[in-house]
Amino acid sequence: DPYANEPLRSPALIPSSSTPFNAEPPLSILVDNFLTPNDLFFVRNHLPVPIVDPKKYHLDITVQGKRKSVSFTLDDLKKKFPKKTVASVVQCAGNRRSEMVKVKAVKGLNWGAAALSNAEWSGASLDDVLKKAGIDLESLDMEHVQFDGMDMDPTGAPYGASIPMELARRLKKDIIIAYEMNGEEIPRDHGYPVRIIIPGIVGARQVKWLNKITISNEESSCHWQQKDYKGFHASIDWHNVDFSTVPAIMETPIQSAICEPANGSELEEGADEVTVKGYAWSGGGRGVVRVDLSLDGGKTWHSAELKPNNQPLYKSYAWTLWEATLPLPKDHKGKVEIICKAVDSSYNVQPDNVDGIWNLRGVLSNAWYRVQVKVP
Ligand code: MTE
Ligand code: MO
Repeated sequence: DPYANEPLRSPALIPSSSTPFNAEPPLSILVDNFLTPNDLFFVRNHLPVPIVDPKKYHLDITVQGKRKSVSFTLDDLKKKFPKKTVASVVQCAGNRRSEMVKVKAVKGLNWGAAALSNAEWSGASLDDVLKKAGIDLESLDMEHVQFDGMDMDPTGAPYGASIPMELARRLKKDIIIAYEMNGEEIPRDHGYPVRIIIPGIVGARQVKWLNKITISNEESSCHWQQKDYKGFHASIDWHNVDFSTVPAIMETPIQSAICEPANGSELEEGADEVTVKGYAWSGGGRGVVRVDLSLDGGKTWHSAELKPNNQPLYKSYAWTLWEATLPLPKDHKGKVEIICKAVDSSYNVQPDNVDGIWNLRGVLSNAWYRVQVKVP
């Protein structure tokens, strides 16, 4: 049984599949902490969790066409490079997929709105490590940076991903070869002992159990780079999809959700106001400039109060938590729908509903978030 050695997990996590293990925390806990506690951080595994001996661990760095590779041990990564820390969201491309399913079936795990979390990641910067390996991203005339994990499918092929060289150059020192998550060793589920953190980029590229970096003219040939985690319009379905026609998802669009009150919950009897809390986040380092809330289907809007995430607006990799207390409409007839939508620093907005963004893999589901509550 390849799943005989899985790590212990918090019973608070809500699994969407058990082998491989995939789970999200209860939505409401996301707004309790700016940094999601490690044991509650959502988990997205495609394969069994590998067992890695930290003493034998090494990260191999290769340039396509060159015979020699350079290796670093875990100790090297910890001692030979300055320790860099970045607070950054990891969001699965399938976050909120369950809302797309309501329009038409899609293939994928039935994620709610908590297939993302925010943590502080520490390690050596990719740039520093590559430089020590004799590689200068600025001058190297290659197209992609590939990352391979140590988790393997039954044929022995590892999970892998790549990012275009342009992104690697732009993000430079912000890409972290991480060995700590929120100040602790990275837990097994999240990539012990080392994972790559590429801030502002979709979760699928943030390879866990990282043991190989290849600078190449090719993208990663991995299934999840080539045949998955891409977006199409609603008239493309499994009979006519050609995955080679669009690029792999990297930066993701503006996203937000209401974490409190819960959908279907009941407010206090006779309540005349409601306190709403949630998260907002955008890919590409775009900060959140506004979160708008409506209690009348989008006719009128209120502004939520944004909690500072202490990151520059144009280099904002962590999420923005927000809160608002709103007067309930007088004519509510016992129930109210709360809507939220966010705006990022490029003034991108969320679409009002999921119909126009439906896609066969159910990725990038970021329509206005809606919660129904009863007012007894
Ligand atoms: N890395 C490896 N080696 N194997 C994986 O299955 N899953 C990816 C990414 N890195 C994956 C991986 C996907 S799709 C996501 S969304 C994130 O890890 C999830 O990270 P987390 O489990 O730490 O939340
Ligand atoms: Mo993912």
